[in-house]
Formats: sequence, C-alpha cells, structure tokens
Amino acid sequence: MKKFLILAALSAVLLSCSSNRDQILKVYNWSDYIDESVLPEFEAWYKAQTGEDIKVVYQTFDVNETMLSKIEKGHEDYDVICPSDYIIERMLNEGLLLPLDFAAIPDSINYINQNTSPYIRQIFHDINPNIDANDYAVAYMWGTTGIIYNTEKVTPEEAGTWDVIRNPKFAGQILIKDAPRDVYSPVLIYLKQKELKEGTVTMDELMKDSSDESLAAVEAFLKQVKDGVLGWEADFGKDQMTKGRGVISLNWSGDAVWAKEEAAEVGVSLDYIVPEEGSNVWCDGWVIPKYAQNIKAASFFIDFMCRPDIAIRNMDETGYVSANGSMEVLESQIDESLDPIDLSYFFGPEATSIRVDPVLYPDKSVIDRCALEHDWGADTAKLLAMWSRVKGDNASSLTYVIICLAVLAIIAAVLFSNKSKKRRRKSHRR
Ligand code: SPD
Repeated sequence: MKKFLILAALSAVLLSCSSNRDQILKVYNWSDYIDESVLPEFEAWYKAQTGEDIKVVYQTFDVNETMLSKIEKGHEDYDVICPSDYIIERMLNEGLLLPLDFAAIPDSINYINQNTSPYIRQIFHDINPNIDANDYAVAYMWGTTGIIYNTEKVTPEEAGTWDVIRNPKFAGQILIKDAPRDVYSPVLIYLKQKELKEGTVTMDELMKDSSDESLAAVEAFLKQVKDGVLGWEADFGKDQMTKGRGVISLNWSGDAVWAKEEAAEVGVSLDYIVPEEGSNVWCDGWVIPKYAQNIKAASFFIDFMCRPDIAIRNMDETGYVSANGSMEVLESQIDESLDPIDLSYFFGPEATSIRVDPVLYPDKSVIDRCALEHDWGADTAKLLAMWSRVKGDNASSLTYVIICLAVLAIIAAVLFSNKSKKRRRKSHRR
C-alpha cells in the first residue's frame, strides 16, 4: 500500500510537470473558422523558432456572447481569442485586453504589420476614438452580413431587401443567424431606410442606437419573422441551404462562399446579396485577454496566422476572407472567368481591376452602404432580453399547447381507468 501511495504521488508530480503552462497555448476561436491542420504545423514552427515545445489546446464557440461571458465572468485563462469588432471594443473599455507586444518575434518572421490591409487597419482604428484597437488586436477574417438565397426559388430582387425575411412566400424555409446584434443591425437599417435616405440619421448612429423605441420596433418586426423561421442557427444554416431545406438565410458572407461551393457540387444554386438598404461590415481579430498565461506563444500564434500561406489555407477551408492584404493572398483568389472589380480600397492603388468572387471581396459601392457595429455597454442586456422574447415566445406557446394536451391526456387516462376499475368491481360483486 505504501509503495502504491508513493507511486501515485510521483505520477501526480510528473503529470503536473508535463502540463507546464509555458508549454500550452489555449486558443478559443469560432467554430468552422480555421484549417485545423495548421495547428500542429504551428507547434512545429514554434519549436523551430524558439527551441521550445508547445501544445495547442483548441476550443471553439458559436457566438460572441458565449465567449465574452467566459472571459468576463469566468476569468478563463485563454491565451488567444477571436472576438468581433464590437466585442473587442467592449473588452477594451473593460480593460480585459493586454496590449500586443511582438518584440520577441524576429523581424524576419514578423508577418503582422506588413500584411494587414490598410482598410482593415482603419476599421480597427475606428473601433474606439480614444484607444487604437490595432495596439490590442490583429485582424483575422472580415466580411459582411447579407442574404444567402436559392436562385431557383428566390429572385435577386426578392433577396435584395431585408423584407425578404418576413416574406410569407418563403415561410418555413427561412434561416436566421442566432446572433442578436447581427440581426438587430440590418433590421434597424431596414426600418430606418426613410430616415437614412433623408439624411436625418446616419448608419453609424444606427449602429449605436440601443433606444427602447428602436428595440421595440425591431422586436415587432422579428415577431412577424419568427413564424416563417425554419431555424435560428449558429452554424447549421449554411448546411441547410446546401441541402435545399432553406431558401433564405440571413448570414455572413463567409458562410455564403462555403455554401455556394458545396451546393454547386450537389446541383443546388445559391447566391449572396447585401440588401440595398445597407448592412453591417464586420471584422474578427486575435486578442490576448488579461487572464492569459502564455503571452509569448500567443504572440507567435497571432503572427503565424498572418503568414500569407497560412491565411490562404484558412480562407480555402472556411470560405471566410482573410484581413491579409498581401499580393500572395490576392493572387490566390483570382478567377479569370469573373468580371473585374475595383479592390484598391483593400489591396492598394494597383488593384483597380481584379477578377475575384464579389461575395469574397465586395466592391466599394457595397462597402459604402455598410457600417461597423459598436458596443452598447450595459444596454446589451436589453438586446438579449428582447432576443429571448422573440425566440422564446414561439417555443413557449408550442410548449404550453403540448403541456395542456399531455395534462388532458393524463386526466382522461386516470378517469377512464377509474371507471373500468369500478365496472370490474361491480361485476365481481355480482
Ligand atoms: N463560423 C465562423 C463564423 C465567424 C463569423 N464572424 C462574424 C461575426 C459578425 N459579427
């Protein structure tokens, strides 16, 4: 017994040595947002650069709010995470992020500054007028929010307005992203189109509008939408579209690229449009939270993600578009069969006529009708409450009906069994 206890204590010591936190990198990213084969490659690259071992522990989330709560409330020790712009803004305001310091990375392998598109650097700069988010975050992927539609069932005119998500013609075939902010923004833009046209409100003001009046208006609209909703989805919408189960999906451009390609292989034709009223342009970026335990490996990881060949692999796997504005990335996406687009806003002055998929890289006219979301601070609770009222009402009325039917069935069964018992007793007595 004594020998066994000594052995057990020894193994515990050995185990704690082998899980040395310096040799672990905890990454928390969106699901379906990386080519996972780059993770072991990072481990080998890190060893080659530093002579140190590293093991990536990779976890995923579906919505910004889940990830945020793990850091805000749970103080979890992730080393590198990938929030969206408005969440980066919130984390900056709350002092939850560490400033980035790439001093440990030799210039010869520093891929960050030389590759990030100036357009994306400007987006991050605009996140907060007082603190430059570029000092705390390195952009990863970016895109727009729009409508994926089945071109055999829906015309571009029908899909080209946000009103399509409550069009009764498509009831039961509409998928909506289960992402409150990313649904609220386009619906509010749709509802305020008159004011936008008249110039009495700007897109930027709408992105900051958390007033009770606007929340109520969006809630009323979404309550009209919900009867036609096939699913509120975090990640299965693109798949449902490729199988032809949904014909309309309020979604992100990266999911649209993925879905279009997959669908084409099984003979389903999908396309993507940013509705005419305007929408949201977004960017997700790598940051190091203040509870991180391995800042060195986190910095190397962020750098590795900016290496053009790694960026291209992540794009090809996920359908999303890298924030990397290098010529290598641009050339990897060229398709000579497509019409040229002016992408100088993203790739620089030479890129005025580039043949790429406009879902991947929208032209400037689309970008000009899109705006960046902003953090609402404490008002976010009002949005989440509205969201659960919208989604929950549907479930609870159905739930009430099911419960009532079940109770009635139980009462009927009890009454029936009592009656037959009495009948049996009577016939016994006779
Ligand atoms: N499956 C990964 C999806 C990540 C998309 N991020 C978009 C955030 C928009 N606010």
